[in-house]
Amino acid sequence: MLSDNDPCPHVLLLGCMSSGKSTVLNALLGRGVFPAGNRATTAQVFTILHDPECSEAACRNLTESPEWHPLTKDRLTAYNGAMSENTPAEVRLRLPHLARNRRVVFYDTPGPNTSKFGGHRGETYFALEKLPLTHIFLVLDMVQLHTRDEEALLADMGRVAAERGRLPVLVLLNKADVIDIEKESVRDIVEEAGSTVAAHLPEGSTVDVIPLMSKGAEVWRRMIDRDPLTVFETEFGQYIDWRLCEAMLREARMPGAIRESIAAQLEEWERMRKFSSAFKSSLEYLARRVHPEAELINKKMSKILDYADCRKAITGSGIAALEEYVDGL
Ligand SMILES: Nc1nc2c(ncn2[C@@H]2O[C@H](COP(=O)(O)OP(=O)(O)O)[C@@H](O)[C@H]2O)c(=O)[nH]1
Ligand SMILES: [Mg+2]
Repeated sequence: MLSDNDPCPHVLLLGCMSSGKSTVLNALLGRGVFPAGNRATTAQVFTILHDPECSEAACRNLTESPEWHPLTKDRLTAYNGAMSENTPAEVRLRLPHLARNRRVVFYDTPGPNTSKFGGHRGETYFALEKLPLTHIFLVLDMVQLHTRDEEALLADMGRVAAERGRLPVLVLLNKADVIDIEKESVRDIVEEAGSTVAAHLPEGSTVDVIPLMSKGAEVWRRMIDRDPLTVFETEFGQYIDWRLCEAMLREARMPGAIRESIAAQLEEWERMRKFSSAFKSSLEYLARRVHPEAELINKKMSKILDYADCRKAITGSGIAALEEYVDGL
């Protein structure tokens, strides 16, 4: 599909099982095609090629046949666990929100995990040691920081980074939506995650940190596309704490230009939200003039009015910062 010498970025998505690696891919794509869940859902390494020229997302499993098929969740689920002789299944797609016109390769891994899925450990180390990596995106689960699995993963990442030479690491502090801004300090959490990871890497390694709500980003993007959502996803998409988003943006460790760009986008979507809600009130007022009990029931109109909320939420989730970060690699 692509030679190991392709000079584009080759990014390993590394993280314990269920930290949200596949959800990050879904959020970047704006679709729910990568199997995600609280179990061992990704059971092997997948190579995901972002190709700006790609017009139709496709996948194939070279262990079975060289033929490409349309990308669906069912097909990816069927490939899962079929990896043999270290040949990852392949996905070719265009991530629509990356701005830069060049390819990027991502590797999705199962994440090493406890005895039950012993094989996964081997696959993650195959990925760490053998793939032609230029960057590591380490996805950490806010709910499960400092577990033994995570400790083991960090140690192995550090060992491989020391052997392979410098591999810049970006920590994605995922599931940031669980942070209670009243009780916890985003600054302390980011600081702690950054220094824990840095402690495992060779001196002078770069460690950036972006707090992220990847499930939220996936759901809000799919809401805009009117993709059918589960009850859980619809619920999930109803809430966001803007103060948390502001703190995430303030405390992220990433280039200053990205921070400024995201802050400007948030302001713009906020203006749009104010405009939409004023517009919605006038429509409701007009409807009541027609009939005292009337309400705004035109679903299409309501969806358009919700667009600004979704766009602000997507920007606030951290995914837009991640995309600018990828463009900057
Ligand atoms: N609350 C919350 N849950 C998330 C988020 N991202 C992923 N999850 C959930 O975490 C679980 C594991 O996600 P998955 O992407 O399969 O993790 P992976 O094993 O690292 O690929 C799924 O149930 C996701 O819905 C997030 O940003 N917030
Ligand atoms: Mg996965």
